[in-house]
Amino acid sequence: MKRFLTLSVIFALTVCCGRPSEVVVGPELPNPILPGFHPDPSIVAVGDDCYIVNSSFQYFPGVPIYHSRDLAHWEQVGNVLDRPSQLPLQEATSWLGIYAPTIRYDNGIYYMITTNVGNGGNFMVTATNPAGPWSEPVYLEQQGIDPSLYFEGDKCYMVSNPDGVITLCEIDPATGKTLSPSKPIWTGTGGRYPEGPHIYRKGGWYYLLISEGGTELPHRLTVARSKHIYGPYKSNPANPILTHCSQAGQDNIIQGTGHGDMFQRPDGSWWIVFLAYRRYGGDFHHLGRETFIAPVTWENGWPVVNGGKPIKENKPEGVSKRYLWDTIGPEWMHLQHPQKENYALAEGKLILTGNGDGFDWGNWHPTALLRRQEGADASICTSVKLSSDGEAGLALYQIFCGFATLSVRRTGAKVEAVVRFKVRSIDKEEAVIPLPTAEATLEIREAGEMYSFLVNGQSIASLESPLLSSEVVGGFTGVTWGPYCKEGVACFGPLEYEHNENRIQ
Ligand code: 6LW
Repeated sequence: MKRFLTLSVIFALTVCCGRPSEVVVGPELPNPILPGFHPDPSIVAVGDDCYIVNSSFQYFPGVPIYHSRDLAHWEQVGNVLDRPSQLPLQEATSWLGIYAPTIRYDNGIYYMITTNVGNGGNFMVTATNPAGPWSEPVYLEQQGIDPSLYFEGDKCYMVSNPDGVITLCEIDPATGKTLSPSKPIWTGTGGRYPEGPHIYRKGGWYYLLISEGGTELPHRLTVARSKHIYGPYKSNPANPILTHCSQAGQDNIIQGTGHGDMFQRPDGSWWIVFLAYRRYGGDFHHLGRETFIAPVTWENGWPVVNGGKPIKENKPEGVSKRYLWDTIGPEWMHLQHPQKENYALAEGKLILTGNGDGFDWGNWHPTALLRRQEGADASICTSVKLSSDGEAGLALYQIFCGFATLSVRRTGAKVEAVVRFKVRSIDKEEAVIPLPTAEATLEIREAGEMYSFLVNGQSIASLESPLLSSEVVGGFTGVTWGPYCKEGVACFGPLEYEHNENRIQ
């Protein structure tokens, strides 16, 4: 049954300068707004148009960008990093590659700044249209993860966290050159991993918003302010301004709240997008860190997130899509750079050619098209036909040591359906079922925290979804899935993807 709780809350807004309270009423919004693997959100609001970017780690293309005018409906308008020249990914895994991006707008230009961990460090790209094309990367001198930009007049400041200290410098946004010495400005309130800094200006103050505690359960948002951009920054006495690592938040399905970015709408209202994950089957999450939203009010000159209350889940509407393979949309990704010659579309079929790479560590370029699993009640289904000896089917991927495949394997006259699980040191073929021909309908379905693997409508194996969680197998990403071909040539028919969490009571 469709459950659509309301996030609408009436907030008394006590403005720091003592003006009378103003009432802000939030619209009814789903939460998460971007379900599934959408970590480290950053947002820019230009008039009514809002754009969110997320980190993408080892995936190509990288840094998905979403557009909305109402904060409820988000459409992916592209990927910021869609050319290999922008995104070297050598040996990148679910722990490496593109970390938290920031998106900003100044004087007709959109900026996206991020860190490519393991392949070049901090860089930024620019565009006049957020849907692209984006420029080639401009590499930056100040290191530390989670770089952000703050524009004021003709000055551009960069803030990041070298050596775990929030550090500021002025840069030339055209060349990336540092124009002033890097100055440490805050270490947070004592939580581990001070990171994710953003600077905002309001009412004569510079506000420095950061995350502390690490991206797991103790994650939190804290804020400090100063009259001068280089400090001294004074910590908000009411910190943290958001955490679910508290008595009020401890039983919430939503955990790990942190890494946020505030923004203001044309109506004057303030908001924040941030990451959190939903736990399933105990203290596990396998869908990745997702993007949530909450209203921000100001009390005594400090931002207050969601009226100081925990964030409530408001299950997004379900999605049902049929891919006819006339085109490949921006939601489809590869692990590292695709070998383009191994992908073809013909007459409504997807034709994949294997190169021997599967999903284990060191298999850098598997022929695979993967999209995010965006709900815990979801399925993906397609037909596959192998026209030669080989292996092809559907992959369910979290990390090189946490994945499953459901495939058709053909060796001469012998044809089998095979389910393989890889969960840390456990690596086994769970089911091997003879097939009459090298053609089958394959489906992976999740319901009730259990994945089922179906061949021609029959379930042949199952796997508890917490086994593919970040807590068990690691990584900064979330589950993705889709067609792959390890060896031989495989022809895939239309693919159906569905998620509908509102079926879960
Ligand atoms: C990101 C950091 C974080 O750079 O996790 O949760 C890191 N926050 O800010 C990787 O996503």
